Order: sequence, then C-alpha cells, then structure tokens
Amino acid sequence: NLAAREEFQNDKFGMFIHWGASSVLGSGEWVMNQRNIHVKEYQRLINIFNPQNFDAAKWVATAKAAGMKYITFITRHHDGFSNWDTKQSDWKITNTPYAKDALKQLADECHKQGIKLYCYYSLLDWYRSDYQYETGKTGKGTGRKQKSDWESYIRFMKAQLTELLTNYGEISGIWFDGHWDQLDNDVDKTLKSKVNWHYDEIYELIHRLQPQCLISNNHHLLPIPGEDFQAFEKDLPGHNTTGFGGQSVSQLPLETCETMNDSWGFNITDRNYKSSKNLIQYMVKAACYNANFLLNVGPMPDGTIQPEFTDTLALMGKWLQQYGATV
Ligand code: FUL
Repeated sequence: NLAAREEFQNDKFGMFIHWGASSVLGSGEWVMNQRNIHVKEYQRLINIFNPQNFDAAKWVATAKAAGMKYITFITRHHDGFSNWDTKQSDWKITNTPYAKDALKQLADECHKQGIKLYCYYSLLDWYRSDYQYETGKTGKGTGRKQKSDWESYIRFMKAQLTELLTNYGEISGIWFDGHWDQLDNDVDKTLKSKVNWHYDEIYELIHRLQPQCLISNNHHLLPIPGEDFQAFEKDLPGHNTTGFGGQSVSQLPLETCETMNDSWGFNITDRNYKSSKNLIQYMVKAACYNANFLLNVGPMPDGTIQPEFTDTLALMGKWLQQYGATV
C-alpha cells in the first residue's frame, strides 16, 4: 500500500515501548534467556506482574508531546508473554492480578488521540513447547519440553496475528523480530538449518485483514517480498557499528530504532542515559537518511515511564516544536 508507506515516511518519529512480565525483574527483556530461567520458574511472573499505575492516556500524551506520530508496542516479546487478551494462550496479561487488556487500552487511546499504533511481534519464543529452536548466548536453554510441532507454532502465530488485526481497530503496522534463531542454534555455523517462517502466508494474511497495515521485519537482511519498510537496529541505514545492521539499504521507507539508555526493557541499574542533545542529533541524522526514528522507552513494572525518560522526551518535543518543520 503505497499511500500508507508514504504516510509512514512522513511520520518520521515514533515511540517504541518494551514492556511486559519481564519488566518485573528490572534486567531487560532478555532476562529469561540470559539467566537461564526455566519456564517453570519464569511462569511465576504471572502472579507478580501487576501494573496498577498503567495509564494508556499518559503514555500516548507523552509520545505526542515529544512530537511522535506513532507508537510501536511490544504485544509479545521473545518470552512469549502476550500483552493482550489472546485466546491462544494462558500466558497473558489478563491472567495476571492486573487482569486487564493493556493493548486494548492503548489501542483505544491511540485512536482517540490520533496517533498510529504498530504491533511488535516476536517470531521466536522461549516459552512454548511447540517452538523447536533454542536461542544462543548461554546455550543452556530455558527448560522447555521440545515437542517440535512447527505446524502448531505457525498456526498459533497466525491465530494471534488475526486477533491483533481483528479486535483492536486500525493497526498501522506489524514489526517482526527474532528471525535469527537458526543461526545461533547450530553448533557448526556453516550448517545453517533453514527455518521456514511461512512469511508468504503470514504477510498475505496481514495484508488481507488490514490492507493498510505495513510490515517490517528486523531480520537484518534486505527486505523480502511483502515487507513495506526496512528496519535498522541501533544504526543509521547502511552503517553497521552494532553488527545488527549490516544489510544494504533498499528502496523501501526506512526506520532506525534506538534506546534512551542502553536497554530496551526496564533495567533498574542502567544509568547510561543519552542526553536530549545526543538524541536530537541522532534524529536529525536519521531524517537526513530519510529514515524514521523509533525511540524506545522501557516502562517500569508498575506501568509508569521513569522521569529520566519523560524529561528527555519533553525536551525533544520542545525542540521539534521550534525547529521540527525544518527537519
Ligand atoms: C532485538 C531484540 O532481540 C531486542 O530484545 C529488542 O526487541 C530489539 C528492538 O530487537 O533484536
């Protein structure tokens, strides 16, 4: 959908939100993998995550005041936890003491306040037993029972994506992530097993349900058919300082995402806050590359965004008000 792509490109600045059961542990969203927490242990978070102070109106207002035009929200990250009332799994926010559908509140508020909503959706899953791959790093795994029912997993993803695109009004995009498991999984890296993600079917499903919904995939490769914009992680297009962005730059609209400190998900000891000056410079550089800037916050487990982030965002908003038209 060319009109939707063009609109995306003009939107320029968005808010990435990493948040979910993992936020409770205050060690970022990879904590389950990095600490080898087994499913049986990690499950306890469902009784602990209780974001009593979550206020969707505040999140959306914060993004708008920063000059952002869209929000990309983690609907389900690598730990498999769903931030909405999915019928496909019990591992979801509506089964926590909080019991409410966070996505629903956020979607309603985005539509009300006129800001677009994108859904981040993880391909890989450390929780489900039908997901057959292990993510590298420590190599010890998360104690899943390996049933390796790939068809069941693909069916599950399609059913979840159908929910996202049916029950929450207009969704401006799906942002896939976690494509790389086959690489980490192999002992011999030259023998790369090919995961069949069924992208053709999944992308077709998305565009059929909501034709204007854009698709992006943080696979670090050149875009494949069906994708609408190209994502770069922590790098300007064509730069590859992190090793996540080594791909060449395509003709599609571009987007680069970056963090406000060094973490995506809430990290209680990460004090490495970037200044508003630094972030404004990055935003301007991204605009010079014709790339959108997706700036991340990792709200706290109670549902609020820490003042170190909101203060900086407010300064960016002020700057944009004054000079934004020229960027
Ligand atoms: C990465 C993920 O593994 C991180 O946790 C984060 O979501 C980032 C935006 O993409 O590839």
